[in-house]
Amino acid sequence: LALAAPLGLSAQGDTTFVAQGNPLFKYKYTADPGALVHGDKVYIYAGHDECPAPQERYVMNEWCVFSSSDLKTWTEHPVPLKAKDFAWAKGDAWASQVIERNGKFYWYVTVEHKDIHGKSIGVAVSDSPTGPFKDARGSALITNDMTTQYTPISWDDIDPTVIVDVDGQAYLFWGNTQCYYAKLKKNMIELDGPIMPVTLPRFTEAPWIHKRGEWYYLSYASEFPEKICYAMSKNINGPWEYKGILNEIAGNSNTNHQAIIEFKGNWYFVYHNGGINTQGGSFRRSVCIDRLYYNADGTIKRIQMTTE
Ligand code: FUB
Repeated sequence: LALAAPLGLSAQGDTTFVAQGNPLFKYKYTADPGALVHGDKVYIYAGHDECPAPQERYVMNEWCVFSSSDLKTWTEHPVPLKAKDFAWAKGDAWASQVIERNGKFYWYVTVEHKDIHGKSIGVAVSDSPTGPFKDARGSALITNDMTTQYTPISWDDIDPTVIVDVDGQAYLFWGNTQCYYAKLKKNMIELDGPIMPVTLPRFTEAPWIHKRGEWYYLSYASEFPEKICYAMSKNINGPWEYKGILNEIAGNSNTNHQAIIEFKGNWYFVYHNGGINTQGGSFRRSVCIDRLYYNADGTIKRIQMTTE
């Protein structure tokens, strides 16, 4: 990569730098951000796009983790998880999300299964948001054969997103072409009921579930090239009311993939574009962050993508 590395390598293998606008991380390609607020820090978990230019395909073997307490100075921590850390997976470190419960950090990931055709969802666990993480089950949580009744495609079981509701019930949402959801047990590593379809217009992939006040928000990548749209409901079981486009196609990338977080009283939209130098694009993506604002009725204003 012809990307300038940041300064500040510490003894722990952490790399600290000050972000110069968007994209946030200019020395490596990062995609599919999942963001977590824990303590006074934001953690961004991202896939590592490693496809050499001019090839156009996904080469993604590992995930990265970055942390910041002010969204300006960032620390990249040593690689906390690789696709092959799941002994049953053969590769493809696709989209993921980390969530904390009772002091443990659960990382839901997309990978390609070794033995069951298609993509699968696995879950890793750690005592720290920066890892080390290890496979929490020794087997996939979701495999392609569990959803063939809804859609026969082999790449529909991707892009997990998780919420723990105020009553303690956890839910997993995921999907490509068809969105799905299921309850999780308190242990966070087993399903607690059937897989159910979610009806959303023009759903492509990348669901992200979040809650604000009495509203649940289900945002997702729509059509292709992808825009981020969203739907709202007062019931996590739906029905979901479509509310329109949240983020337009993000520069020079066919995919878009968002995380939405509240941090120190402000809301943020974390996503990726293909914006780094002449080699950035759909397979060499870069994580960005912009502010997210709500209207008085709970709907969300369209994201203004910035470079500064
Ligand atoms: O990065 C691989 C795949 O591309 C992700 O799982 C999708 O959300 C899309 O961004």
